[in-house]
Amino acid sequence: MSAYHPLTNEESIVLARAIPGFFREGAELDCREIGDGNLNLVFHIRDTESGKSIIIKQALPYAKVVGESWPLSLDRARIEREALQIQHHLCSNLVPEVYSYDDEMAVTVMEDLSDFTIMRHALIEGKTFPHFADHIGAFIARTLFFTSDLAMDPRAKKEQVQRFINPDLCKITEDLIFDDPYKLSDNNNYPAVIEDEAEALRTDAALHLEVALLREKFLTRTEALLHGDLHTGSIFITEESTKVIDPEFAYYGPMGFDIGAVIANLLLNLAGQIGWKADEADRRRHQNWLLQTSLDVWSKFEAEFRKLWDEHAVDPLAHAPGYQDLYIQKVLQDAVGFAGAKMIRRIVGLSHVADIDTIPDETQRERAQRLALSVGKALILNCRKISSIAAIDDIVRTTATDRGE
Ligand code: SR1
Ligand code: MG
Repeated sequence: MSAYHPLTNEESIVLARAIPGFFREGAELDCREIGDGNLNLVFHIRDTESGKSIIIKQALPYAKVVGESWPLSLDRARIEREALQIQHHLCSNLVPEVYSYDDEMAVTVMEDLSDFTIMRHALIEGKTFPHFADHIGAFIARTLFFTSDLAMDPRAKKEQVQRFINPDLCKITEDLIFDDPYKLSDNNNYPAVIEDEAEALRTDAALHLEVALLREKFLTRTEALLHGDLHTGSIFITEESTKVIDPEFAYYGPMGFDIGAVIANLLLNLAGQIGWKADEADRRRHQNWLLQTSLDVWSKFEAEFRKLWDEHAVDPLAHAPGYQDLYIQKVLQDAVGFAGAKMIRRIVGLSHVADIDTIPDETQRERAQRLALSVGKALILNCRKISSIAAIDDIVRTTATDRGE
């Protein structure tokens, strides 16, 4: 019989004390459950005297956001922990360290990031981060390149693909991003005032074709080990430093999915600024930073990925003339399409973003929702024609201008 059960605060303290050499003998430990995400318990344990602390994350056997009617495999805790370990190995300054784990209890004990802020909250407050694009571009390039067939022996890569088969979490993405927004679904969640937009999503044949193509890529392409849920709530940040957390949606999929996630969440915040920045000049300045950062994320990713390819590719035909350019072009088009799909799901689907949902004024919130949907649709409808990242700048500006924003 499995020993699994949800941890209490007291049990978390016992677990924390068992980590060799971390807390002082006899230290007084304080424990709080701080999980505010959709799926897990998160315990923060702190030595009240020295302030030294750790995080214990435990998966629940169901989606916390919905309840026990939505069961989820506990194996996702192992998948998340192994992904964290691989990503930490590849980007030690950008990913928290795993101290210990217990797969039967679905528990991972890891570095605490209390000095950091969740990026989504900071962006809502209008903060900017000068090193973010460099950091996340490097994270994405290194984690995707080194887990792909470009850099791995094909047999070792296939064994790794097997370890990251993640059907429950992939199903969440398949349903919530690539299905529900385009049909009537009990999972969907949006205010009546944008019913016209939701109806348009359900009846737009050209959009359905593009989403079907994106969905097919998500279902079938085992290009690299993705983070799988790289939104700004999965990123901890300070002025100087960036840390990527929460890869429980990790699986082998299309590279553009992770890049698209970052861009989508920057652009959702950009749309949300309608409701956050009262002063127009100030708002435009911040929106320009968000848009430029979206482009920079791609540019940093591309530069680093090309460098890694030139220096480390083991694929026998990696240096065939033109291959690298075509590969990058495919990833760019995928990233733009996935960004659009991720924007749309956060407006009409089950799970939203605070950047838009917590806008206090209803009229401004509706404007932000409509802008996000229009940008999302334009990104999807144009993604297969795009040959340069500058196209995103053009799509966002044109869409906003057409909407009078
Ligand atoms: C039922 S889980 C809803 C969403 O939360 C996660 O962060 C993923 O984005 C997922 O789609
Ligand atoms: Mg998460």
